[in-house]
Amino acid sequence: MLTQQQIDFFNENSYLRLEAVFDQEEIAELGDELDQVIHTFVTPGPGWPGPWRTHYLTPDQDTKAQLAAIHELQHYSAAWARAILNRRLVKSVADLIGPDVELHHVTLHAKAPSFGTPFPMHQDMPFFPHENGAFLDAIVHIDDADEEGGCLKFLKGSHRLGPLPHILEGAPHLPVDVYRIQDAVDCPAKAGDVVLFSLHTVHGSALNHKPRWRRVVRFGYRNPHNRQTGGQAMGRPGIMVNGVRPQVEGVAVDVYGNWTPKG
Ligand SMILES: O=C(O)CCC(=O)C(=O)O
Repeated sequence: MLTQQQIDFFNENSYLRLEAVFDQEEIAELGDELDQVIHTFVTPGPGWPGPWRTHYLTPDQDTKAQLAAIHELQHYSAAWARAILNRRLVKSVADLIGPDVELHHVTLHAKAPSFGTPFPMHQDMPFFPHENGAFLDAIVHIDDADEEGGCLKFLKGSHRLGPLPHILEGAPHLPVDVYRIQDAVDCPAKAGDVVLFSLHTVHGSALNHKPRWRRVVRFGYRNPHNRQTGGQAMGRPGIMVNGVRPQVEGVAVDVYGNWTPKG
């Protein structure tokens, strides 16, 4: 699915943008169902806490900054359940970390208009650490995002650094003076694009200044051989999106939950 040029770009830059993975009709449906879910289930909040905020936000912005977040959209919307299995997307992920690919999680990050909360530079590793780098985040863009609109930013080559120690006060993030957001490259994207990066890629994003929401949804995909060592959704099996689950030593496939008969 990916060209050698795309694979080389990912290996060099630690991220890769796939253009128009979802067409306009699909994005309209995904956006519409997403808005219904947000309206019914989500109350926007200030976003990630922590000392990083004073470096990224003025006091006024800090008071006003808002983010809407929710996990596992496939439990709320059929369009999103279908999106997880998008063939071009999962084949592209398989080209980088496969052949077999398992879904680990789904997370919405919707930055509010004008004061959409930024994200400090970090790796996703501390949230769901795994034994190795065979884990990709796929950021599905429902809205166009450029620098003014709070697009993703990446530190080139950073996935080769492996797991880095994070500041754990508030939400995990990297020291702001060492991993500076101004050293990261912007990754502007259009609605329908998907941006892939490794759980070791150092990334962040700035405030959304635009007078409209910036909605993106993260699909976390892993090679099922890559064992999780802690954090979010530890021990929870995900659906297979490419190939067949292998038997992995030390990994229980407890898809039925922990039900035991009474009495
Ligand atoms: O939504 C963003 O701008 C950043 C998201 C992010 O940092 C992440 O998904 O780990």
